[in-house]
Amino acid sequence: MNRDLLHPITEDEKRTYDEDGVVCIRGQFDREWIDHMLAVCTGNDVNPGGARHEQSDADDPGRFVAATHMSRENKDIWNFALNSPAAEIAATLMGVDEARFFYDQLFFKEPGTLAPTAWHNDLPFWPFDGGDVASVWVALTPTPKENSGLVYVGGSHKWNKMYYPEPATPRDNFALPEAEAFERCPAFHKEFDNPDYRFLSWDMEAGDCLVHHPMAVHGSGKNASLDTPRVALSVRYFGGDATWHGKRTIFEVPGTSDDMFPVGKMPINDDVFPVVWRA
Ligand SMILES: O=C(O)CCC(=O)C(=O)O
Repeated sequence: MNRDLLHPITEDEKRTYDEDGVVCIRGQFDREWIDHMLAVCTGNDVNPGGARHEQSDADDPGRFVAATHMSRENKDIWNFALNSPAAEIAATLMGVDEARFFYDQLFFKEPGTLAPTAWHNDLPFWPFDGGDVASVWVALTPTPKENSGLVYVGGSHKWNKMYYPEPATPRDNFALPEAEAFERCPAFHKEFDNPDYRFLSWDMEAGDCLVHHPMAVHGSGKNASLDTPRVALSVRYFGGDATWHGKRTIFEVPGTSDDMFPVGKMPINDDVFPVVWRA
C-alpha cells in the first residue's frame, strides 16, 4: 500500500482546485489500498463501525448507507486516513504547510438505488469556518457518471453561500437554529442546460479521487447500475485558515464537545485531530 504519492500533484491540478473548487485526481492509490478499503467498508453488511444511517424508502430497490467517524473504531480506516496519500493530496491542493485529520464518511449505494445525494455544500454541516477544509472522495468501485457520479457546480465555492445542510440520509432535527435559517440549496439538476452554470463530473475508476473545497456545491443521482454497488470513502482534512465555529448541526466528532475549542481559533488537539502531514 503506497504511502507516498504515485506521481506529483501538478500546478494545473492546484489551479483547477482553486478555480473550480474541485479537481479529479487519478491513480494515486495503489490496487492494494482500494481492494482492502472496499472489503473493509462493505464487510459485515456495510457496517464498518461509526455512526451508520440508512436511507430506507420502501419503494427504493436499493439501500443508500452512509456512515461517519468509522475510523474512530476501525483501525483500517484510521490507517487509510493517516497513512495513505490522501492527506498529502489534500494538503498540497489546499496549499497549507500542515494538515490535520478531520473525519471520514462512507457513501454506499446498492445496485439500482434511486436515492440521490441532495445538492449541498459541506461547511454548513460542520463546526468550522474557513476555506481550508478539503475532502478527498475516493471511488472504491468504478463510478461512471450515470452510476451516481458526483456532480459539482464549478466555481460555486466562491459564492460565499451557506446552504441548508440536508443530510445524505434522513435524520430528525439535524440542523440547529443557525443552520435551520440557511437558504435551501437549489435543485441544480433542473439547471443542467442553463449556460449560467458550469457543471463538472467525471467517469471515475476505482482508485481515482475527487478533492473538493468545503463551499463547493455538489450532489449525486441514482446508481443506474444493476450489478455494481457505488462505494466511495470521503476523508476530510483541515489546515491553513480553518477555525472553530461551534456546532451548526447535530454533527459532532467523537471526543469533541462544542465548548472544547475557542471560537475563531484552529482546534488544536492531537488526539482527535492528529497532524497527518507537514511540508
Ligand atoms: O458520495 C456522495 O453521494 C456524496 C459525497 C459527499 O457529499 C461528500 O463527500 O462530501
